[in-house]
Amino acid sequence: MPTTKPTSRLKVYQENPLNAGMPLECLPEAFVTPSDLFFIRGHGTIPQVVPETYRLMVKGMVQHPLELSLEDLLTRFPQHTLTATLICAGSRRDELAAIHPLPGEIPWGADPISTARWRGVRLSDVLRAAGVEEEAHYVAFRGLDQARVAGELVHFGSSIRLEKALTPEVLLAHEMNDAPLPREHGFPLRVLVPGYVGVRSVKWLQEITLQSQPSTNYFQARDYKTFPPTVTAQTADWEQGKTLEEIALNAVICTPKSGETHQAGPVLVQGYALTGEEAPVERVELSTDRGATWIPATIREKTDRWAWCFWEATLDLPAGECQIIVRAWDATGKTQPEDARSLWNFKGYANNAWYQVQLHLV
Ligand SMILES: Nc1nc2c(c(=O)[nH]1)N[C@H]1C(S)=C(S)[C@@H](COP(=O)(O)O)O[C@H]1N2
Ligand SMILES: [Mo]
Repeated sequence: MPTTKPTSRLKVYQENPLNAGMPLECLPEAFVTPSDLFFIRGHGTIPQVVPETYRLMVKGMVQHPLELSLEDLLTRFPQHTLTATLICAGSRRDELAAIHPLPGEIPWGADPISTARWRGVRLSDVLRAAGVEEEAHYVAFRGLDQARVAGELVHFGSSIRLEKALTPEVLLAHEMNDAPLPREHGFPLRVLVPGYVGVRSVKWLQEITLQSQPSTNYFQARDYKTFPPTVTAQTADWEQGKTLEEIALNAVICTPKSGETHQAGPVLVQGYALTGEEAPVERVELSTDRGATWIPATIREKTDRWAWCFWEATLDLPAGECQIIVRAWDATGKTQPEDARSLWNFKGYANNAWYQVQLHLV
């Protein structure tokens, strides 16, 4: 088994590397996801790290390269806690794959998403200790894990712009939900980049490199970019792809599940909405007439800048077939695209079109 973690409650998409989603129907029960329900997204091995000998290297365009033990991170820097949601860029890929096949990609539903309380040190504090040189514009991260890419083993890696790296929300996290990071989630240390798609939150962090250009690691340069619908794997020029950063405004219905049969009359509809962009989610609304009219949902829990919000509405549904659509608006008046066809891309990323479920009412 690739993991020691009981994954019985997760939906396992792949055993090796381990990829599993959180059960959507459990979601409205807990704003902060219990660690054993937190989705798992891995590209390679799950490293086993001995905490006593673990060292984090900080190098590249810095005045003082650092080699930090866990003890150093715990004692030399202030500790911070924040609640943040992680979402994989491949979330809702199944809907894109239904439009046009996405061979070789994990067909995630809306389930590679979870929220935790993270504790760690600010990346900006560590970078300040290292003394960032003026030519540095990107912060590259390297994980201890190795993934097989075109027959070769490569370390997982990624990078973010220095500007984001210096914001107070970006942490080097050693705790998740008041306990050391579980092995699957990056023990003993991971990057946490709130507001960005999950891929930038590098687990099993081994090395931080300050550099003038984005990381050339496969997972930064040849993956996790979006292209227009006309581009294919064969025609893609990866230099032209759009690097995924902020999480796009999105809303999903978690209960009831699509395909279920319910009694006609009042039906409680619950779900999540989130955005990693500048302005927070302001409004969530539902439609049962294909978008002609909209009913406002109540935003139930919206406590943290970097976490999802929970919403709910009770709809009075007549007997027969019913389609319920959800969409969110942010505080700048921006909303989600209607049709996933306009978003289709050959890697199947960043689907934030209107989400819908079909119910049968008797
Ligand atoms: N080292 C390493 N970090 C990684 C990954 C990985 O495969 N290796 N996967 C990334 C992706 S694509 C996502 S969505 C998140 C998932 O984090 P989780 O497994 O803790 O939910 O971790 C990111 N960090
Ligand atoms: Mo991801």
